[in-house]
Amino acid sequence: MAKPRVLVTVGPSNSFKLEAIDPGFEPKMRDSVELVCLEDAIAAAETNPVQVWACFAHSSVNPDVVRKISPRNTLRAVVNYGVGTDHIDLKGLAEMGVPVSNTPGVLNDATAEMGWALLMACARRIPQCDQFCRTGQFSKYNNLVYMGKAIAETTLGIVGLGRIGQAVAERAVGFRMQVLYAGRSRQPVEVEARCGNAQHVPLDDLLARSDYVVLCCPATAETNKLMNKERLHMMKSTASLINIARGTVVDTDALVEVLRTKVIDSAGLDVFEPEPLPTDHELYTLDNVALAPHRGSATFETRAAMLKLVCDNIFAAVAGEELLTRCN
Ligand code: 8YV
Repeated sequence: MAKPRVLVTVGPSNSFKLEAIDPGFEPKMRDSVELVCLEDAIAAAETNPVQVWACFAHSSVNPDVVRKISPRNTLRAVVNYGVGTDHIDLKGLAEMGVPVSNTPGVLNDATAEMGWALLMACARRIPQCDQFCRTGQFSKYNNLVYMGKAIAETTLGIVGLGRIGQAVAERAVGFRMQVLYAGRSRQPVEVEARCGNAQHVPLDDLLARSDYVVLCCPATAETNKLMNKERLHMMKSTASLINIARGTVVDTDALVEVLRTKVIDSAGLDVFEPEPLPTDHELYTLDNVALAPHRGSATFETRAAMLKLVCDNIFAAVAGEELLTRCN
């Protein structure tokens, strides 16, 4: 009997590069399903349609492409490797009767830890110190070089106290920070207590009072360019902006400008708009940024947990069962 077909796409172009995927994926799938690329899925759409679409990274998933791979509306599910679904038209797919799953929960710690790594890198100017040592300047020791700023006893502002935001906040307790958060709704008191007695405040208030602003909100129409020029100017001149959400939450041009003119102290960025960031981007020329190439969930442990969830969702869909982590 023919194996069920699973379409796999990686990246915005929906191209198929199995080597760019988690190395554990293909071996886990090999015996039970057939993996195909988008071109093959479209070519065989009438005769041998795919049953599941597994999308990695930022593949663009929308009803137009679904109609191309599943003209008779036989697609059972879209399974996303990641928690963020801004590249998927969740509503459009729900209207077509196509369930979508993502990987919530398992990546909270890793992503929060990346937020903290970038926060600390900004506070203690780790990329600049590293560069200083590597370029032979350590030997010309200067006691005042790359002075940092405190983390303990300062104010942390979290934009979006969801699962990842909460994991960021919990870690602030050891630094005896005051925790503020902004978001559509107030969290239950027990969540606030666990998050260092976090206080729900209006965003403008949070920006004016925080020493470190960490963006943890989902990318939606509402959060698109939330950190625009006006809001960036509300931040303290000594503050750092950390983005572990999505690049679209920040107006990149405005951010470059406030960093260049030192309207804010620094930025720690794991996500960008555009992404990947072009090699000649002005952000690379600034001496007050710490950059990571979208590595929030990239620990061996977390990626293994994400992969398991992806595979379990694919197997559930193929077996005609409910998805484990449906999100539309
Ligand atoms: C990526 C992420 O999906 O979960 C998310 O939303 O942004 C990441 O975990 C992951 O890097 C896979 O490309």
